[in-house]
Amino acid sequence: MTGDIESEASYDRRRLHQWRAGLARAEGVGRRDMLRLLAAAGVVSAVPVALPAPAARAAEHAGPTGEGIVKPLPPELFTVHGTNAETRFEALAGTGFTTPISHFFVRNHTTTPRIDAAAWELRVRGDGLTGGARRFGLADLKRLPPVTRTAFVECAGNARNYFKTQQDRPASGTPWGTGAIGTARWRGARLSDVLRLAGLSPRAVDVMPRGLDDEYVTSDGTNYGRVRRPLPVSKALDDVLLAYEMNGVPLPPDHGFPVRLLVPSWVGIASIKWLGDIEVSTTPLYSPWNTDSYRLFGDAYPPGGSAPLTRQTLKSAFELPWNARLSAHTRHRLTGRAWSGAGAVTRVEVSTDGGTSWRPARLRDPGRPGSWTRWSIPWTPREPGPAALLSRATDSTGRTQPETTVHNTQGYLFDAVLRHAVTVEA
Ligand SMILES: Nc1nc2c(c(=O)[nH]1)N[C@H]1C(S)=C(S)[C@@H](COP(=O)(O)O)O[C@H]1N2
Ligand SMILES: [Mo]
Repeated sequence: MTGDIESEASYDRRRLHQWRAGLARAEGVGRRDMLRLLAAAGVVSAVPVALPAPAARAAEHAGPTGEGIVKPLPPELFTVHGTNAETRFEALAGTGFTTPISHFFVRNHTTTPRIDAAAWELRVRGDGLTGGARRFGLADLKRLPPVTRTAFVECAGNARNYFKTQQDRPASGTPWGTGAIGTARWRGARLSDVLRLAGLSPRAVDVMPRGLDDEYVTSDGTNYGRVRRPLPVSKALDDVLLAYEMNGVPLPPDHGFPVRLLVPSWVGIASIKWLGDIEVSTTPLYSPWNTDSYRLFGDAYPPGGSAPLTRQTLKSAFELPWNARLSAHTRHRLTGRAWSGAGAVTRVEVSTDGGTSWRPARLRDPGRPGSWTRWSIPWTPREPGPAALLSRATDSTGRTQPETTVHNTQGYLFDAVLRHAVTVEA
């Protein structure tokens, strides 16, 4: 893991040098962000050390209605946070391996656009193509060899609220519990096929997919433009899909109709919905989504933040409501799910005594990278009263969920063991 982070940091530094030499463009990246980036690279010594933390996002504190989401959001399935809807983790208990569309979380910066598939086109453009810009209709994408892949999409801020409730140090952003994740069977064309057809230059380094939803304006009035985040060509050519189906049906409006990117194992923001165009560039690209957000900022991190986030972290959760009531002297079957962006889940342990002793849970699915594993364990509580249930996952890199997560101001990548409060009733 450490090796990864280091190589990403040096990659980032190399890009900054390219930017300073006029080789990279930073459309939509403010001066403050560039100063922060330059400070991170150690190239500007006169920059004030204490740059203000990025402002909280307007949409994350918007009205309580789930406004702009098309599908129904029944309260037994979702908790609404502004323009976003979180899946109640306990509502996954009755579902199978894949998350039904009716239950799948929605994270919208603005509102779900309604797009006419017949008129839709994906434009691929930029100096990283050997010829000119190319356009692909939906039928063109469907003529390419289809690939089906079961994978989760998880918001980088999933479980953010536990920085506050469990570590007493809140973070800015949507106060997600553990339900900003869903797993679906995605079907689509390979991004690599489309890039090659478009004439990918060997000199291309980055691609920037961009959504067709409205421009994103923060609470302080800054217009960030359309949602977009660069991907290195290495990832773009690896396992990224241009998905047009989700669980066997055309993508629903809220999840990116007609085409979204699926970037397996990476932070959800990489999987751009309502894809409209992709810029392919021979110089590194920046957007506010890889400079201002989706890096780790805070005491433990350099002033310019960490390298841009890539893979998700390791988590596990019980499919139980918070403060669930369970009767004593009854054998309960506790169920949950565990997942990692770094590899397959190989072990889940459960403690019903606050972390003193641990028992292995039974894994119900073969661990597969990029998707989750269901698990279960029986429990017969004896003592009536409050109790804490803990689950602790280990992945194929050998990493186990820690007791606490190092704080970052925007609350990304929470991975600590959760203390799930329940009440045992006599
Ligand atoms: N165009 C566009 N793409 C987007 C977003 C968005 O607001 N606009 N949100 C991103 C974020 S932050 C996440 S976590 C995922 C959520 O995907 P879902 O809404 O299908 O669950 O979509 C990503 N892609
Ligand atoms: Mo997200």
